Amino acid sequence: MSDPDFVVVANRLPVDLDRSPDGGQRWTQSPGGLVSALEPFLRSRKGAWVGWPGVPDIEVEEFTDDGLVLHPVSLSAAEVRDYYEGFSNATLWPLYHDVVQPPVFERRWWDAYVRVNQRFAEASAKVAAQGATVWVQDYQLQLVPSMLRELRPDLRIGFFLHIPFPPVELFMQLPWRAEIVRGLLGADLVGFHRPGGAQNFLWLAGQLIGLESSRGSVGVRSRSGIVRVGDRTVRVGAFPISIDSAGLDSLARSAEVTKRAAEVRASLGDPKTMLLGVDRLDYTKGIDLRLKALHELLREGTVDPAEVTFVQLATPSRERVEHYQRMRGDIERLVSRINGEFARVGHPVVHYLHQSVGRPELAAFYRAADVMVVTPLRDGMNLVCKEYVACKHDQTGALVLSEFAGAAAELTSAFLVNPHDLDGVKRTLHAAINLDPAEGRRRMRALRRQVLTHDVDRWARSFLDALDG
Ligand code: GDG
Repeated sequence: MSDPDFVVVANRLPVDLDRSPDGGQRWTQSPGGLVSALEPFLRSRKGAWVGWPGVPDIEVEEFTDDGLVLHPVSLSAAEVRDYYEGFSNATLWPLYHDVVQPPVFERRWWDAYVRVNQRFAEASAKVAAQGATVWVQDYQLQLVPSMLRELRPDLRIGFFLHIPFPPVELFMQLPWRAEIVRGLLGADLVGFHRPGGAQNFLWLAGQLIGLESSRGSVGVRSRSGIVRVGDRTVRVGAFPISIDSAGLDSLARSAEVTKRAAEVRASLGDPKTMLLGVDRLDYTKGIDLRLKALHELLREGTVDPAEVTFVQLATPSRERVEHYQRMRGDIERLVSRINGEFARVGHPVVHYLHQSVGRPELAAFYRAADVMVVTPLRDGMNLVCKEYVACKHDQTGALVLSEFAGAAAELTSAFLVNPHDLDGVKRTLHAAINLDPAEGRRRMRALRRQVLTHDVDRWARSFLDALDG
C-alpha cells in the first residue's frame, strides 16, 4: 500500500488496546465524534491515524484496520505521568479553562511534553506521503506542527484546539508561552472553536513573538486572520465543532431507545420532571454548582422532591490527577447530603452514576429527560448539549446551558445562564422545570434547526477546505 496522503495525529488512537488479566490483548473501537467525523475522509483518502494506544510501556507495530493505517506511538509510564497527567492535564487543562483550578508549573513535566511531542512529530513524518495533509489535534500536541514542519517542509499541516484558548493575561502565566505559540505557528491553519480564541492567539503571535499579524477572513464562516512567519502565511480561524446529528437523531427514534427511555422513567418512579446531567467527571463542568442550586431549591421548598428527580451521569476521568480526586469527593458528599435530607425510601432525589454507559443507553437518558442541565464554568464547545437536542425529535425538553460553553453562541434558544451566579442558576432551573409546553416546543425547534444543519461533517469539511485553500 502506498503512503497515506491524509494523516490525523491525536493523543489517542481511535481504538484502545485492552489487556486482559490472562495476558491476552485486543483492540476495541472508541466511537468518539472525532473518529466518526474523520473516518469517511480517512478511508476515502488512504488515511492514517497516529496516536497512543492508551496503555503505557508497550511497543505495538503499525497495522491496518479496514483500509485505515493505525500508527501507535509508545509512552512509558513516567511519560504518561509527566506529559499526559502532568503537563497536559494539570498544567494546560486548568490554565486554558480560566484557571478554575490553579495550574501546576513543573519543569520536569514540560521536558516530557517536549520529548513526547517530538516523538509524535517523528512518527507523523515517517507515515505521511510526499505533500500529504496532516491534521494535528488538541492541547497535548501543540509543539507538533513546528517540529513536523522542521522534519517535513513538504507537508500541509493543520492544527485544531478542542478546548478554549485562554485570555492573553492567563496564557502569559505559562513559563513556556513563547514555545507553545511558536509550536502552533508551524501549522498552515490553526483552528479554534470560537473567534475569541483565534483573536487571543493572533495577539500573542504579534505582541509576544513579534510577528506581523492581521485580522481578516479565512473562508466564509471561519473568521479571523493571518500571521506572517518568514515567507509563510499561517491562517487562524474559528471552526465550531459539532456531532453526528443525523446519526443520533435516528438512534433516538429507534424502537430500542424509545422502549428504554420509557423504562428509565418508570424505574425512576415516573417523576413529573426528570433533570439530567452528563459529563466527564471534571471540575470545569460545574457539576457541583447545579447540585448546590438544586439543594437550595429543595431547602426553600421551591422544588418538591416528590416531583423532581435528577440523574447525573459522571463518567470516570483522569482519576490519578489530584484535582480530580478532590473534586470527586466533594461532589459525592453533596449528592449524599441532598439524598440524606430529601430522599424517601426507594426514591432518591439524585441518581448519581460514576460509570460509563453505552451509546443507546445515553440516547435513552437524553430522550427521557425533561431538563438537560449543562453548567460548565468554561468549555471549548460542549457536545452533550448538542446531543440532547439531536435526541429530542418530539420537540419536548428544555436545555439549561452555561454562557461559558462555546455552544452557547450557537444555541441561543437554550436557557442561558451564568454558572457563577447561583441565584441565576436556581431561577433558570425553576423556569425550565415549569416551562410552558408551547414555548418549549418553539425553543426546541430552533435548537434542532441549528444542530441538524451544523453537524460534525460540516465542521471537518470547512476546516479541511480552509486548509486546502
Ligand atoms: C472536549 C472539550 C469539546 C460522556 N459520558 C459518556 C459518553 N460521553 C460522551 C458525550 C460526549 C463526550 O463524551 C463529551 O464531550 P464534551 O464536548 O461534552 O466534553 P469533553 O470530553 O470535555 O470534550 C469540549 C470537545 O472536546 C470536542 O471538541 O466540545 O469542549 O472539553 O460526546 O456523549 N458517551 C458514552 N457513555 C458515557 O457514559 N457513550
